[in-house]
Amino acid sequence: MSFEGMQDRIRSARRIVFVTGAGVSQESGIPTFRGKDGLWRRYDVMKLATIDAFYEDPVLVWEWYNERREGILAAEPNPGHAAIAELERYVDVRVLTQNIDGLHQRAGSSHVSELHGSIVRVRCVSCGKGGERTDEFTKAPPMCGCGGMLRPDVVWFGEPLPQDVWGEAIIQAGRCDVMVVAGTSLEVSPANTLPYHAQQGGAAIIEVNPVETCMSSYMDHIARGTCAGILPGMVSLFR
Ligand code: BJW
Ligand code: ZN
Repeated sequence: MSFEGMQDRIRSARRIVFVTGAGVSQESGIPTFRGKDGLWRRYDVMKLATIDAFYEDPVLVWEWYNERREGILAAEPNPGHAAIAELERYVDVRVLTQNIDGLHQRAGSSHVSELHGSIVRVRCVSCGKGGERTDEFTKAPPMCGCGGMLRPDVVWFGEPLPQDVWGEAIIQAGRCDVMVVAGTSLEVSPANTLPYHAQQGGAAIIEVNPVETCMSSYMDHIARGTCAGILPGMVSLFR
């Protein structure tokens, strides 16, 4: 699809869905997972982002999340997050994010589905009870009233996504006019199936990423650049 064709599709859209990943927060100073500066270059994913890793060494995993949470709470939304939030003035916007950092909400987006959970919440490994906990910087995981350990309320490898959130994400993907896939490598399932749901519903799919991804050839249009560089231009199409 040409640049002009893509602009027309955006201007005439009634519903836009953003599928976002770590790249949208990269310009807020939060590291991505893959790529040359990614977290998985420095850390072993199987020792940090699985339930087996947590049972094996709860303190190590808890401390890793404490460290990341500190960075995330000190970070600010960037112009990419702000543009997505501002688009709500003109069109129905839904954000399906793989990020656990809460920056879309802090930028003002009102419909954010957190596919992989949130770093400010915890939940009990035994009874499942949980809630928000931003003040918790203890060295070891705190205990729940039931005696179980509290874990970060995020989705680790091998775990299912929260079923209500995932169900809603599929519905939103299937009914949008435009899907913008921004700042994600699309390496991780099932989030990387959302563009298929959008395509089946007849949506145009646009990728915003400085580099090629495994699904670039599938896109209707590609904007090669960063989220903070590209997304504000999308808002100006409505002004
Ligand atoms: C910019 C930019 C800028 C940079 N602007 N762009 C084999 C064995 C075991 C499992 C599997 C297997 N094969 C497949 C699986 C399934 C697995 C999976 O997909 N694995 C693949 C890696 C192979 N998936 C799962 O396990 C999922 N669950 C599941 O499938 O359940 C099934 C089930 C059903 C029923 C019962 C039981 C199970 C769960 C996946 C959970 C992922 N969790 C993590 C950690 C979350 C918590 C935390 O943050 O610590 O989620 S992993 C990590 O990857 C994180 C991210 O959300 C996710 C996606 O990464 P993302 O966001 O795309 O980041 P990057 O770094 O990959 O890409 C960044 C992009 O931005 C790059 O393209 C850059 O170019 C770009 N960029 N700067 C714009 N400024
Ligand atoms: Zn409990």
